[in-house]
Amino acid sequence: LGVKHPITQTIDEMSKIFMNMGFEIVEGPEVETVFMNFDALNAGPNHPSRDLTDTFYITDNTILRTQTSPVQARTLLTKEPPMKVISPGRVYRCDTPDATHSPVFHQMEGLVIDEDVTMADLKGTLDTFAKALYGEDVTTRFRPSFFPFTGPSAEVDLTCVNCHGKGCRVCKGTGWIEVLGAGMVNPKVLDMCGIDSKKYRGFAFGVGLERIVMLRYGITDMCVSCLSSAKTKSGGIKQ
Ligand code: 2U9
Repeated sequence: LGVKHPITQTIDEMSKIFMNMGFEIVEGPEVETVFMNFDALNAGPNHPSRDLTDTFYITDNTILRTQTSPVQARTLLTKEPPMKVISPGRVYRCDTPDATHSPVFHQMEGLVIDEDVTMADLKGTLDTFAKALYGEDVTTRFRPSFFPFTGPSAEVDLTCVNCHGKGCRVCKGTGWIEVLGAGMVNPKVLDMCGIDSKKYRGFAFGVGLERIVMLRYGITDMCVSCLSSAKTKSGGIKQ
């Protein structure tokens, strides 16, 4: 009998956690406009992520989405605040497949817009999420970072789920693993998406799902071509 793919199982479980915190799930197209994927998110005409070597272009104005942020940009353009949404889904970036990279991967992003949300709400939300997914002893650590769509921005680490912070091979002895990016939504993004940035503010976060899934299920290599050549070498079924 078949079972749900580990990515789908993880999306389901994470969605439940966020729905319990009052989030709604939003979805959108995987073939996106350059405007929704980059301009609306304050990634200007010279932003490196627009490069042909990083992004799959279909036409000059159409791409395969590189993140699920355009789903939230579309939500901002169509819904009135306040809002609390998450957008799980498939995203695409030009990348050579290896044990931990794939040109097709999955993300879940979150966006909260209201009149008085703060960085404290962001920290509380991600801490609650981490504890619900990995257990009460797991906590978050915020390090300053930069994204064009948020400011202040942070890279967010969780207590290593393998050694619970003691230091091991998975966390390279640090006791922490980097899994999320987050920040307060750049007012330029709100204005670009038709939200009054004088009245409203918001926080956003993004998490790469493959890393979470590999940690949850002890998967060390997700590269299908590596897997099939290993099988062939060991006399298994050639894919
Ligand atoms: C809107 C405004 C802001 C979404 C965000 C990140 C930080 C982030 C990475 C995590 C791992 C991508 O898969 S990854 O490489 N994401 O660091 N994403 S804030 O911010 C938004 C989204 C939509 C309208």
